[in-house]
Amino acid sequence: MSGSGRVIIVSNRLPVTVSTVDGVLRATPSAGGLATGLRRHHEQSGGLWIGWPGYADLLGGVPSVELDRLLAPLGAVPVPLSREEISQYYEGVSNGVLWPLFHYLLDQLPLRVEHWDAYVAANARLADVIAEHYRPGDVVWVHDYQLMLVPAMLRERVPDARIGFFLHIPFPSTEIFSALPQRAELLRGVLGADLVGFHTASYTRHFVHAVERILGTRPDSRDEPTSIQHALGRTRVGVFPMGVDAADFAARAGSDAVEEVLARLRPTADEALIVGVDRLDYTKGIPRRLIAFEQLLERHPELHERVRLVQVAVPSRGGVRAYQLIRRSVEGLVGRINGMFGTARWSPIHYLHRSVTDAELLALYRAATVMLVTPLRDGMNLVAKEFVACREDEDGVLVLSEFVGAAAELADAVQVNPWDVDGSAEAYYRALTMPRTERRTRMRAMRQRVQAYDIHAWSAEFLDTLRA
Ligand code: ADQ
Repeated sequence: MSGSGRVIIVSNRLPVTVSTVDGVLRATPSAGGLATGLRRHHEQSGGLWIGWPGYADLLGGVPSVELDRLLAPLGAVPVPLSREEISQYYEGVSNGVLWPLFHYLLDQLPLRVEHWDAYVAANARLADVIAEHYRPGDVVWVHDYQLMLVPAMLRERVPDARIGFFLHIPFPSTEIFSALPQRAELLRGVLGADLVGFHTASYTRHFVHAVERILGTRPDSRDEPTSIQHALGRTRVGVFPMGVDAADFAARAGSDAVEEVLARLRPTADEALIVGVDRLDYTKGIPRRLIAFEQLLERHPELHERVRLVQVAVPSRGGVRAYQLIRRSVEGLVGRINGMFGTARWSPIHYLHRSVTDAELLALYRAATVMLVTPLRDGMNLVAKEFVACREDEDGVLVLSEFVGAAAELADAVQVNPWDVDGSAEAYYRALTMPRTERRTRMRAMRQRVQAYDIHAWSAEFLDTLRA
């Protein structure tokens, strides 16, 4: 990492989850794009990471000194939140309102935004803890939709702080964003930052437009990146597409443990393996993907007993009702399709509703004939990039939704409109039957991109711009 001073990373969750097992306090790595992406970087930078360590009542009344002692060597500062606070601020407002709205899924919105005060209070709590640990010269990098008020709150507490904010999910068009009653408050919160980053140019445009329309503040587009002058100062807004640790993925994908799993998974020469790996979330487009796969089987009987879809659906946000419904819908479809097409020795879909081990995940990436990444909307989607990073054999076809951030970078994927089930089924067929030379050309081009713009380039570029 370049420059002096520490980097203070702030996110809803710490990169570790703390729990007690048989009375012993333990910290285990958390799953998710952000934690996976920044953990290594944080370990090497010697900075601080501030966030929620997991449910307080699962910690069995552990005194905070003990928690601090466990986490201090990891550079992690815990901000404990009660189950009620998490249910209101995180599950209620962040995941119940902001998540569907920012992913254009207005039908998932509740009638009212309840517990907005809990969202404000949790953001204020985080801002207090950051202010407590802040030292002159530090830069503070706040992450994601759960903490959009933190930049302005921190600006009030530490006027000179250098503050960056990065949004990991899409920023929707103004027409959609304007549906939120608290739209102005949220924008003012983000504008407390010196630098605001998004994955793509279109999210950036949407944000700048929303500021103009809702707050009446005109951006100065002569600047590069675009800047906005407002009551709290000046905010620059830029595009920073997040990457993965491509070299590390490639190295780990070649380990003995992965080879061992791969030997069991790899399809034979006349078989094909289709793979999907997602958090079980309604934005990921799993039901439509399954229906398109069903359509593929209907149209191409020659594929029966020769193609298999392994769908990993990592359990997520099980406390939110919409997630219980999506689970039921996916399980219903898997049952229907397997029941309709399966034979005594073949099930077309292998559905895993659980987390898989690292070795299993990497072996699936390597074994896939076709990788399906077909969300209805997704900020970036790291799974697509991880798949590409693992394919040192320059084989495998990526089928990629047009509505994910990664589509702006991976033009050589087979791009699909996930809403179009017929078109998707055709695209799957094209991917399955693509000649080896074309597969290689496309994979090579995608690998160049994923290797050049990796996670290190992403964080270095954001932090250098923030410090400049
Ligand atoms: P997510 O919605 O979580 O991230 P994604 O970008 O696909 O989506 O990241 C998922 C991560 O989980 C990947 O790094 C993957 O390797 C990991 N993972 C998958 N299966 C796992 C398993 N069984 N165990 C452990 N880890 C597993 C949000 C946004 C995205 C954005 C990222 C980063 O919704 O759009 O790309 O943040 O900005």
